[in-house]
Amino acid sequence: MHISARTTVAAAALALATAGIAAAPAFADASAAQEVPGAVSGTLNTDEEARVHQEVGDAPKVEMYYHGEKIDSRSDDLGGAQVCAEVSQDGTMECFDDQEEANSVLAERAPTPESREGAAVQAASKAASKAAPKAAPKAARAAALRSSWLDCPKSWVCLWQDADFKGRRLQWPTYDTAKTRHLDQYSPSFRDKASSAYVNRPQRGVELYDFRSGMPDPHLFLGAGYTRYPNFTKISYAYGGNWNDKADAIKF
Ligand SMILES: [Ca+2]
Repeated sequence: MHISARTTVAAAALALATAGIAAAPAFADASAAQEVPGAVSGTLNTDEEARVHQEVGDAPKVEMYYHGEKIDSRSDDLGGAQVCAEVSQDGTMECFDDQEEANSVLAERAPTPESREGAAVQAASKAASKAAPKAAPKAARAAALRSSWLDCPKSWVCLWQDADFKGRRLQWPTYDTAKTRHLDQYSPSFRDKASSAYVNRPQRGVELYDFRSGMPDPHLFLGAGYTRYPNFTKISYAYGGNWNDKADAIKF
């Protein structure tokens, strides 16, 4: 693991990650999730930048399937799908109409046992609420009101197109080691679209990158520990402004 001694951002990120781990025991459930209005934002040093560029530089386009067919790369709405999830270590994504469809498929086909379990738990809780007709009206109201960050299953990392965990989203499972994907690998691209995020796991934070030419690349560290980031417009960006619709790559 490479840790730069030179940047205070790396040190701060590490501190945040450690705090996240300490604050969230391994068995914490979604109710323990904490909202983090800001996050650790800074720029990469030369070494870090070279490493990230190498990781995503030659990466091939990622296939995205929706109901068995590849999504048209020109689509600006994921072909109508609401959720796309990585189902293979090669980056392949499958896309779904809604939460229910996503969880029922991912419970079987997600690429790690933890990510299958996360989807299965959500699918089961949905089925349980359906099977309790007495509670149904109340449950339906609660479902309509509840924050959609709860849609991101445990052991997954989710990025939404809109603030407050709304709109179409991409989600990634947790592997043994971190992986980096260029958001432009997706077809249609998810570059410059992310507006909110949820890191639904106890350990290992997530890093977003914005690739700039002629200046150090800004990066944004999202700590682990079931943390959620509802609005990237509230997170300041290295060269002024904010992180909304800026992310070009994700390390998860
Ligand atoms: Ca960008």
